[in-house]
Amino acid sequence: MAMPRRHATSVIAAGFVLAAALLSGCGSDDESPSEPATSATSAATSAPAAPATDNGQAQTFTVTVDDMTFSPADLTISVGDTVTWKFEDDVVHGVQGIGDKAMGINSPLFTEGEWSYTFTSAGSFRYLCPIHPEMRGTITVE
Ligand SMILES: [Cu+2]
Repeated sequence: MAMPRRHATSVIAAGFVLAAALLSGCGSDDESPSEPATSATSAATSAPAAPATDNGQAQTFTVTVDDMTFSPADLTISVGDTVTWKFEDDVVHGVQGIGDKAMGINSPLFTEGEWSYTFTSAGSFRYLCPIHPEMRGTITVE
């Protein structure tokens, strides 16, 4: 029934905010905050974020075509990146874009080999295997 008290940091943060308010608010002593500011708990959220991926550097991603499956079926890339489909199945496959926007995705048929396509505009590009329309994948370009 005893609940652990985890309020230490928020109390400190509230005190810090209060001190800062007192320091900066010279001349306004009339308003004495009677309640601790509960909305100031997120004062210390400026932790350093992970380094951003370097923009402008084109990358190549691989989609493996094997076992009647595109893997990964859903892939998110950046504008300018290239996707290489690696055909490794015993059965003939290809990649064919669905819809006008994905018209450029149109590979020959392979049992073995690679085919690459560079995405130069953002959007969601769906494709399938023309031989096995149930084989589908999506490239999301951001
Ligand atoms: Cu296929």
